Amino acid sequence: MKLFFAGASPFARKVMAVAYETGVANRLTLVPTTVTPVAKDKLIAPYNPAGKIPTLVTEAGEAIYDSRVICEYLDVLAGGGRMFPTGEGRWKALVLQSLCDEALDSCLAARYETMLRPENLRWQDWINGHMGKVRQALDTLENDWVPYLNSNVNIGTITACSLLGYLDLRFPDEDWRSARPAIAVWHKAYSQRPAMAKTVPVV
Ligand SMILES: N[C@@H](CCC(=O)N[C@@H](CS)C(=O)NCC(=O)O)C(=O)O
Repeated sequence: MKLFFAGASPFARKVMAVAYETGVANRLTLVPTTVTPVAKDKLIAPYNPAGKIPTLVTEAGEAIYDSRVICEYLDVLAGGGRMFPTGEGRWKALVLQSLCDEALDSCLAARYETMLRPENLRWQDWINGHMGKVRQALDTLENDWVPYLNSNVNIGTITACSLLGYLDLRFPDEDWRSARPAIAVWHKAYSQRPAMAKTVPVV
C-alpha cells in the first residue's frame, strides 16, 4: 500500500501511529510529499480530489482518505477492534478523535493564514478565532478527558497526542502546558509509547 504523507503532518502521524500499534506499518510504502491549499501535488489528485495528505492507495489500487477512514481501514486490516473500539466504547473514542481533529483543522487554518497568505491580506481575527477554538479544545481535554486519556489507548488518544505534538512543533510559543498540567503529564507519558516515539513530527 502506498501512503502519501509528510513528516510534519499530524493527520499522517495518526495513520502511522495506528499502523505501528496494529502491526501493519511494514505494509506501507511511504511517499513523502508537501502540499498546501495553494500548492497541490499532481500525483495525489487522481486519488483524492481534495489533494490532501494523508491519502492511502490500497494494494488493489483503491484510494482511501481522510485520516479517520485510513486509520479505521488499517485497524480492520489488522483484525479490527484494536484502535477503534466496538460497542458502547466506540463513541467516546470517536468523539475524542473529532475533538482533536477539529482543533487540528483550526491549527492548520491559523497556520496557513500566517505562513501562506500574503502579509497585506492576513486577517488577525481569523487567526484569533481559530486559536480560540484550539484553546477551548485543550481546556475540554484538561477538564473532561484526563481519566479517559489515562486509561485508554485508541484512535482518540492517538489523535490527542498528535494534536499536542503538533502544537509543540508549529506553535512553540503557545504555552499550552502551564494552565493544563494534567494533559501535560499525560502527553509526556503517552509520547513514550513506541507508536508515538517513532512518529514524532519532523519538518
Ligand atoms: N480531514 C483530513 C485533514 C487532512 C489535512 O488537512 N492535511 C493537510 C496536511 S497536515 C493538507 O493536506 N493540507 C493541504 C490542503 O489543505 O490542501 C484528514 O483527517 O486527513
